[in-house]
Amino acid sequence: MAIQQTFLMVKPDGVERQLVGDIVDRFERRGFVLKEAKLMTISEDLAKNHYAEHAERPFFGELVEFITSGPVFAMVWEGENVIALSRLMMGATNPAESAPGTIRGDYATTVAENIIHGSDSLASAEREIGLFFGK
Ligand code: RTP
Ligand code: MG
Repeated sequence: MAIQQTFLMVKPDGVERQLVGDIVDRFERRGFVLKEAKLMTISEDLAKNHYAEHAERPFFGELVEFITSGPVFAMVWEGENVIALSRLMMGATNPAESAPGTIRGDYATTVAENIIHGSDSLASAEREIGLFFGK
């Protein structure tokens, strides 16, 4: 398995609840390296582009509204198998199914406000890093 990079983002609910430090700490302790990070407010255009795969889903409007509702903490992380391992650390999309010990399993109860985003594939990681960090 090669060294990979992934895009992770603490969503507005996670920033509001002051979970940025805890989340960064979890990935550092796992052995991953933080390569880029910024606190930013996402524009409607960027939100729609980032979540374009969900454009036809009934929750798309709410998703865009939520992700633009306050600052997010956008990050690029690097390490062995980081794309899949960070998804495991985040837990299932729906916190009703996220295992305790995962980020969503420890901090979230609803799918609409589930604390963190992580790229789901190598192609998504490259696309999202480009969108948010311009490379
Ligand atoms: P994300 O993209 O945010 O990392 O989450 P994910 O891969 O685990 O889940 P995905 O299927 O990509 O869904 C993106 C986000 O849409 C919201 N969602 N709401 N109301 C609903 O039924 C519903 N389903 C998904 C979630 O906030 C999810 O993280
Ligand atoms: Mg996703």
